[in-house]
Amino acid sequence: MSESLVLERVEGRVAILTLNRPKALNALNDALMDALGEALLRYDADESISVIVLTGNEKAFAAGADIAAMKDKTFEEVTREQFITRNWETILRVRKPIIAAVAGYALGGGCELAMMCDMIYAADNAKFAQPEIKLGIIPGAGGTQRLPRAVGKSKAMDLVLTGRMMDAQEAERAGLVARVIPAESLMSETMDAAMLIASMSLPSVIMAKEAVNRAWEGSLTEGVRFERQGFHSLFATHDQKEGMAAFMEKRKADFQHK
Ligand code: DAK
Repeated sequence: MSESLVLERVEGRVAILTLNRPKALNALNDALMDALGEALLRYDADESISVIVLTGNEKAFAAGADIAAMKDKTFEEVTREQFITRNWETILRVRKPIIAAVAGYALGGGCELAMMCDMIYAADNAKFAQPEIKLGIIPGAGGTQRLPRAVGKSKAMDLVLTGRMMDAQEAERAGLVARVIPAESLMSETMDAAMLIASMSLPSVIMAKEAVNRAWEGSLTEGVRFERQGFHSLFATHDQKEGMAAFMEKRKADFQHK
């Protein structure tokens, strides 16, 4: 039997998904994106899980969409089949936080997939690029839109038009990644952060993710209004009462995720 394209592991309330096409540097084909989407939605619905970590291997998070699978496609085919559009945005339906733990290459669709996660932790050997221009195409999974929001117009233009690689340090300075971590401790530090987030009340974690995404996607006025409604609604949860009581009683909160 062939090995799974996405490996799964659970630690406490954290699910770890590992892209697993190492011989092709985790090039993202339809079968892999289907498997990833299915796993993401399943863990999103699983009440025992709070956080998802998405990772690859030490050489590649993902070197992009599978060029072999798309090289002979015609315009007519890609539009009629909705080629690689049908399963690329499943990740955006996930309400729980997703941390991308990136080592090695995150190129093209690999960089775009990382940017669709909620934050990126980069190993010090990580390399990010949107090299599509070198193939005679442009980024097609949000790269021309999310990259400028993350790093600003000038650097995004530089990256998208030259196709050059950006190392982890530059990516951190530019604001694309949240942390740079020595490659050998990427997973342990990522898991520490994931476990910490998973120890918080899940309703407030989900609300916080949604509110930050409003800042990313919408206007300030709308975002602040959304945040206020979210803030008020959390006073309906058990965990708000518990969290504040625990503070007053100088003890650790025992969150029930409800
Ligand atoms: N696709 C297919 N195979 C790939 C691949 C890719 N993107 N990247 C690497 N591989 C394969 C290589 O062909 C090679 O296979 P074999 O020859 O061994 O069979 C194997 O992985 C190892 O690669 P290399 O021999 O090239 O390894 P090196 O260390 O020498 O070089 C490299 C590593 C990452 C610099 C190089 O492999 C490389 O430049 N790869 C291509 C990077 C690239 O151009 N990526 C962008 C692809 S376009 C959309 C969604 C997504 C997309 C678009 C639309 N919609 C939702 C609409 C995304 C598009 C893209 O990502």
